[in-house]
Order: sequence, then C-alpha cells, then structure tokens
Amino acid sequence: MNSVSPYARAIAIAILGLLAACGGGGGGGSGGGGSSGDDDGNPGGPVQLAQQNCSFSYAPQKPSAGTGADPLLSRQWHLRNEGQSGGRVGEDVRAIAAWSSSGKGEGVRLAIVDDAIETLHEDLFPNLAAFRNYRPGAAPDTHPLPCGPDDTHGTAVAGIAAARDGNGVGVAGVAPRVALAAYNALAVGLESDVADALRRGADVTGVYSNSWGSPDGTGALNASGATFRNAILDGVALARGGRGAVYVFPAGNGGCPPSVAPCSPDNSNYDGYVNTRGIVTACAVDVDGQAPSYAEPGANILVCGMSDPGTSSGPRITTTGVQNSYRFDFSGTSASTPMVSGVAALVLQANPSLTWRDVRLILARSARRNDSGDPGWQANAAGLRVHPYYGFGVVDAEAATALARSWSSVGGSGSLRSCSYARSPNLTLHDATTVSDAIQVPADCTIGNIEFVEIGFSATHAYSGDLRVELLRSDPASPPAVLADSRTCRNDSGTQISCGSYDNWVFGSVRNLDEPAQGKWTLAVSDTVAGNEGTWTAWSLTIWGR
Ligand SMILES: [Ca+2]
Ligand SMILES: [Ca+2]
Ligand SMILES: [Ca+2]
Repeated sequence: MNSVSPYARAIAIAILGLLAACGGGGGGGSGGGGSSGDDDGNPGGPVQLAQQNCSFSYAPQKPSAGTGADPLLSRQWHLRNEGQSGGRVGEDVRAIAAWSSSGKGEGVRLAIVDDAIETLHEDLFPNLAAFRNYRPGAAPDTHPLPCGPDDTHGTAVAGIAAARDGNGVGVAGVAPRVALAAYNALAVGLESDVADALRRGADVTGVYSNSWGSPDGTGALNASGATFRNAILDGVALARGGRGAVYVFPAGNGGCPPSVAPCSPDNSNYDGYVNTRGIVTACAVDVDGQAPSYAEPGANILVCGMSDPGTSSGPRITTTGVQNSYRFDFSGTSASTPMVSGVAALVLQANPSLTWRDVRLILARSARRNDSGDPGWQANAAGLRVHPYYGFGVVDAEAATALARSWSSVGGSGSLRSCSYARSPNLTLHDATTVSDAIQVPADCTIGNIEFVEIGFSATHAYSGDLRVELLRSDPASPPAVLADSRTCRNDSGTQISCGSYDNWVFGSVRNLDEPAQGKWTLAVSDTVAGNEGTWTAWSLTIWGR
C-alpha cells in the first residue's frame, strides 16, 4: 500500500485549512477503508448513522425536497455576478445563463472526493445518489457525515457543485440537478482510499471533483503514487463505457502574497497529483477577475473558477455548511474547483456522448479571457491565448454548453496518440548560467493537435531549488512555459528544507494546446542562485494529441 497520508491529508489541511483529526469514530478499526465492490450507500434505504465520539449529532431522518426560490441565490455572485458583492459585473461562471439555455445537470452523476460530506443536509440530500465512508470504524454504507467543527470542507465543496435549486432553502450548485455522489476518501489519508473513490461508480460517473492536493506553500516537489495515477488513467480510459470520466483538481493555494516574506512559492507543477496527465487543473480568480494572492502559476493549469481574493476584504463564496447551515466564507482553489466540475457536468448533460478529451477541449476553447489586459496572456502557435496563472481563462457555462451541443468528438483514450523522445545531455549546471538541449520532433510524429505535453526531467544537484526550467518552442513560435522557478523551500516553521530531487520528475503542460507536434523543442535550465551546482542528466518529451 502506498503511503499517501502526507499528501492527501495535508492537502486538505493546506488548501482548506480545517481537516483536523475528527476522532476517527470508535475503535480505530479498518472496516471503513476497504475497497470491495460497488457497495455505495443507497439514499433510498434507511438512514444508518455511525457517528461515535463526535461533537455533531444527527437525526436519522431524510430531509424532503421542498419547492420555492433559493433565498441565498442572490449572494452567490459566482453563478451570476450583477455587482451584488462588489467587483466587476460579469465576473462569474455564467451558470444561471446556462441553466435556462441548456439544463441543470439532470442525468449526470458528479462525485465529490473529499473529507466528510453532510449528505443529510437539506440542500444536498435531494440530489444524493450514492455515498461512501472511508472513516475507520464506520461501515462502508453509512453516511460520511462530519464529526465536528473541524470537519467542514467536503460539505462546502459539495454545495458549490451540487446543492439543490428551487427547493425553497439555501443555495444552488453550479449543476443543481446533478446526481451527487459523496465520498469521504480523505478521512484517513491513504492513497488507496483516494484511488478507490476515483474508481467508484465509474460506469455512471461523469465528473469527479477533488479539492485537495499536496501540502501547499513549501515550494517542494511532492510526487503522487502509481496507485493514484493508475486510477486516473483507468478512469479516463474505461469510465462511462469508454468515454471516460472528467477528473478536476485544484491548482493549489501555495502562491506568495506580497505581504509574506520570506516566501516559498509553489508552482502547480510541483504537485504530482494536480499535474497528472488526464486531469483538469483548476485555478481561481476573484470578483474582479484577477489572480488571488495565493494563486500558483503552472503550465498544467487549464481553466479557472471563481473564489476569494486571498485578502481580508473582497467577497468569498457562499455555499452549504455543516449542521444544516450555510456559510459565506469559503475560499481558495477548493472553491473554484467544484465550479469547474459543475460546468463539466453541465457540458456532459448538453452532450452525453462527449469523451473526457472533448470536455477538456470544450472547457478550454469556451473559456472567458479574464483580466484581459494582463501581459501574461500570450497566443500560442495555434492562436489560443494562454496565461501562466489563468490557463485558457474562466469557465463559461453558457458558452461551453453551447459548444458541447455542436461538438464533433475527437474520441476517447483509445484514439489518443503520443510521440515520445528522450535525451541524456549530461550538462553541468554552473551558477549563473543557462544551458539548453533540444529535441527535434520529426514529421513522422503526425500529431497535428497537441492536447497535453509531459516533460520528464532528471538532474543531480546539491539544492534543486536553484534551478529554473523552461520549455521553449521557436518553430512554430510559442510562448515559453516556465516549468519550475528558482526558490528556497521551507516548512511551516520557516526552516529551509530540501525542494526534492529531480529524478525523472514529470511536468505537465497544456500551453501547446492545438499546436502541431513537429518542430524543435528546447529545454533551458538555469542555476540562478550562488552556491550549490549540479548536473542535468536527462530529459524526455512525450506529446499527446491527435
Ligand atoms: Ca437550495
Ligand atoms: Ca501547491
Ligand atoms: Ca547554485
């Protein structure tokens, strides 16, 4: 069993802040961590509660769905921003516009993979289709209910994607009639629990929304395990009868606000979960359409949702809270990720025949260019504008569902092609110098439309944080992709730590979307910090597309 715990659990802690020990129920048995079969909870059956040693208690009753307007809908500026919370009118994900023209997610299943989710919440239960509890001591078919006030993250995430609309209470999710699956996979923090949840119900699940990742804000590389990556690759290849599931992950909250010094900035590509091929990596923008103070750049970032600015002022996100409550303070890329997931569900409702690759392309091509005057926006060789913090922009549910209805499928995993190359330059990395090495992709790589690029990188170095790594294309010309930047890595106490080792570290990039593969690809590596040198031993380039 791969030990996932430092990553999965700390992710939830770091991105959301509040995943503290919940007591784990009684006895610490292992009954809830199994991965046997498809024994998802059945919302139609009797309510089974397994709360032990918890400060929260629940009535074993199922809330009924009422009718009427959602009283907090007007506070959900992220669905339709009319300036009600300040900021720029129109900085939103166009969800309400999409509902009237397309639908609300009916017929699509969306799974939330998180900590405990209050499945008996009045605004979640009406959409509940399945649930599973991975908490020790809890039988697998009991509701994954929060145990105490530190256990609030999953409930907030679930409401953003999938709270019921038109039921006379609370809020509305981005896809408010989607079928919700609630998986409490971070209860223990085992990668095997996460992988189980990411495979669960795969025959009928369109979207898996994940608001967790590696520990944030250290600047260090954190690898994912093969158990995780295989779950993703199997899911895109095999789920939904071979059309594949859409896996959405957050870019992370490990950026550096100007007020923080010293700071160890993350790049989203240092997180081996969220830079995995096959997933949609979601960034966040604030009510003004600008990057929050916690934003991480990353060549792997595809599209953004809305969230808070990361400062004390500025609106946050309104969603469901624990103990049948509502909250107005949810934040980070944990909030923007379920918005992107909700839009993906609306896209699948608009056209259920779409594959996971189609959905990625539709989200990117229909995204809205926020913060449009920012010089970070640059056109790639296919003419698509892309930004290091925003990917292709903010998801636009109305434009995405419209594009989905007329989309011709590019196929699923079975028709995805790749070309792969490797080099062993063995170049010395001296201080204050840049060395580069090129791969000439020949014409026999016939990929005309790139969908994803993986760059493997190996170097021996006394302090890997000294290195800046950039991927360059000159023919055809494309803006450079910064894969890693020089930084000092630190732990939570501010003590300098290792940034990790580049032992075939795989960076991901979407920045070359729709470009042809053929041509010259150059990797440039700089050591920008005095002291500590090393050797660039090897690199590889794998181009995926059609
Ligand atoms: Ca509601
Ligand atoms: Ca991060
Ligand atoms: Ca150095």
